Amino acid sequence: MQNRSSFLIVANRLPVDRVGDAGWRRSPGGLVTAIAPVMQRRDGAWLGWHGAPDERLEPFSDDGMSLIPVPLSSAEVESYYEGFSNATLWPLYHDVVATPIYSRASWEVYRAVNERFALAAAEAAAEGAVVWVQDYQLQLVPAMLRKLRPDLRIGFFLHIPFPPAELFSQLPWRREILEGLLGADLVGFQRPGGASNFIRLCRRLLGLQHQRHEIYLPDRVVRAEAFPISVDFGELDTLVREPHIIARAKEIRTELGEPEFVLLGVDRLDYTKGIGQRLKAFGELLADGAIKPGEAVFVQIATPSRERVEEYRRLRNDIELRVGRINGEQGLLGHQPVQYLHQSYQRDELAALYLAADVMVVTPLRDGMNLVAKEYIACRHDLRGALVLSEFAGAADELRHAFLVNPYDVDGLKRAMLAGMRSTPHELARRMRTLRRRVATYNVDRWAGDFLRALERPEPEAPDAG
Ligand code: ADQ
Repeated sequence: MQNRSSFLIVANRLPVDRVGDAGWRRSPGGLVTAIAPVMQRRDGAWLGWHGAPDERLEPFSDDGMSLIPVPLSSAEVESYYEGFSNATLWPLYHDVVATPIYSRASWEVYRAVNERFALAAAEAAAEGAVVWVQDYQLQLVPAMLRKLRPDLRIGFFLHIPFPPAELFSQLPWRREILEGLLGADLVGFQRPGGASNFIRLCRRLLGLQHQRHEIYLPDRVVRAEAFPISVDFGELDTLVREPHIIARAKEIRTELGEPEFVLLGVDRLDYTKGIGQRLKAFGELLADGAIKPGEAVFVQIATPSRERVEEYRRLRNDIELRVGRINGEQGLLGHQPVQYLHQSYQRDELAALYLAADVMVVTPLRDGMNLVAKEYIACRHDLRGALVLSEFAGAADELRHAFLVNPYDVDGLKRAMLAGMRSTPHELARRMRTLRRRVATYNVDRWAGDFLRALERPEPEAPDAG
């Protein structure tokens, strides 16, 4: 009964990775970057898998955070995480850019693992606690948890897009997912479009009434709204002003052979990120002669990701083949136009890369938000640098002054990259100033604060309830 938390984050992963035998290190990645500061401030607990299958761990503390590990077996990792989460929901929610696999066996495991998370959360939460459930791996948790603990205030945030009815309706378990989410008091999405897709589906598939952001259940009201996630603007802005980062940025350009232009891509190696599309466009610019030999280098950092899922292995081969082909055909002795690094990077090195890059190329085919785009902006206090951004990233709603592109349009992509390289410093500064104003204001604190304030607001009443 003791040590129950009045604020609880429930996520697939704990925000730490094991280093060596003894310790833990805060892990990289969108979700962790966003929530860790809020967690520390509110003195809450974080519940999630610790990353090693077939291992049970006691709750522990790290980096000022209370962590409650939830165990997963190897078979569960395969069916719940690699299977239903990453081979079914992930492609389905990202415009079906890869074909989703609908496996009844994986669904059963997804449900069982969600139940385990709900039980663990019910045990860890104090009376009347605020519980914030994260992302697509845990969409059944809100309803399961509410059943166990009706006293809790439950929020859910989806970090990836929520698809339109035409796509979502493919899912054999579509009702269960909607009902799972409706267990929350507040369901948050990255874009207003995600919230309205969800509300429309609740009407169409469950026959529920709604008005604006509110969905009316027989006994309560659920709100569905957009809360665009962001980055820690202040931290990055301070970091890139440090002499060692500035020096490293210069050094990077030297190591690349002092090209006139450095273009940069930073992504998890994922088929939704449009890495192949941007490389194709860059390769064509070289082949056309629009970029002169030796004039530009494209640095593509691709973090290894989900390497046991078949579709990701195929993607890696495709990308590496494409890189090899461009370098083979367009390279010079001692100069490779594409520098491809299949590695994870430390924060300082990433910041130096952002500072070194003239053109940041972010071209997802579909993306919930895309924090890389916002990180780049936060790092450019010098008002230099151009952001080429896919209109299919959630970030495009806010970052209208980027060079917006349709990543499927290779010619458009080429034009945008060229515009990024050829625009006057005055024009780039004009755009960057506006972009920075937005990211500085709507930073990650604002995101978490807005969500939690909305969650803790008294419940609205249904129109016919008085
Ligand atoms: P992701 O798909 O992981 O996140 P993104 O938003 O770009 O995508 O976040 C990636 C994070 O990982 C960034 O903070 C970036 O700096 C970091 N990163 C990328 N490559 C790295 C590397 N090589 N080394 C170290 N760090 C690296 C999901 C959704 C997004 C949504 C976020 C947050 O898919 O749409 O924006 O969650 O909600």
